[in-house]
Amino acid sequence: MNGGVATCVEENQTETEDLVMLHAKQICEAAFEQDDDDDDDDVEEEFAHPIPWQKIEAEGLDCDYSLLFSKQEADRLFNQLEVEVEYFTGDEAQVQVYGKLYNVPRQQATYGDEGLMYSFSGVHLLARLWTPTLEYIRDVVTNATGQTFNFVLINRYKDGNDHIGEHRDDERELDPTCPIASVSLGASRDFIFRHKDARSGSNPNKRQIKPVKLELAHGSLLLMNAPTNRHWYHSLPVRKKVKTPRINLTFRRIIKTRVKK
Ligand SMILES: O=C(O)CCC(=O)C(=O)O
Repeated sequence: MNGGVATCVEENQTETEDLVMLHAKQICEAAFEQDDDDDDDDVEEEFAHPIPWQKIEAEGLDCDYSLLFSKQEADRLFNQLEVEVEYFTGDEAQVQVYGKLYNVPRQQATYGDEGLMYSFSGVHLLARLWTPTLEYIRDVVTNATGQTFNFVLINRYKDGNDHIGEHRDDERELDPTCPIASVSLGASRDFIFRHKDARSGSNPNKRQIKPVKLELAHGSLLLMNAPTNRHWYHSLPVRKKVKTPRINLTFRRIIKTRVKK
């Protein structure tokens, strides 16, 4: 994840009418059938969270979007995370760009299984152990997706000035078979995918591929499935009108054999 890099050398994000807008409201109301196998299992029942998914597809992009939490529960989780999460400070709140250090324009924290380390943009972030709220959200995501996760990167945006620049989550330590599961709590923010061949710069083979723009709602879950992160960059641009905070959690599976201890 090179979001820190891009935040410092970020291109202006322009909104065009071509952008594909997807709102939580568009999600169909149809409820999924409950899996009969779960009926006897109280623990799974507790987390059972059948949700209607919206498929988002483009060339090399495969995502699923859903509202995972009700407003009431999302409010509760947001407030708990505000108390529980300890964000990085000092050197750990900086990124290196061409050898120079910059402050990250948001707060970051990493949690996960013991000893897990995640490295990007010249920083190596050791995961703190899961808090009860993070464990709860992780288990709801697992129940909704059938995927297990051993790590979460948390980004907190105090308002619309905080942002993350264009980057791909393509680190080698990420299990390529596992989607990245992105849970959003707090202020709704625009989230933009741009195809790698459509980015500006000195690309002689630049192609006209429309960006894909989503509005990530309070309580939503976005699943970025393979090969999305190979072909598409994503960003959360500055939105001056947003005055309230947002917390984003990206649950990931790190391949343990590559983990530095
Ligand atoms: O805050 C977001 O929705 C995006 C976070 C992100 O891009 C990342 O964790 O890689």
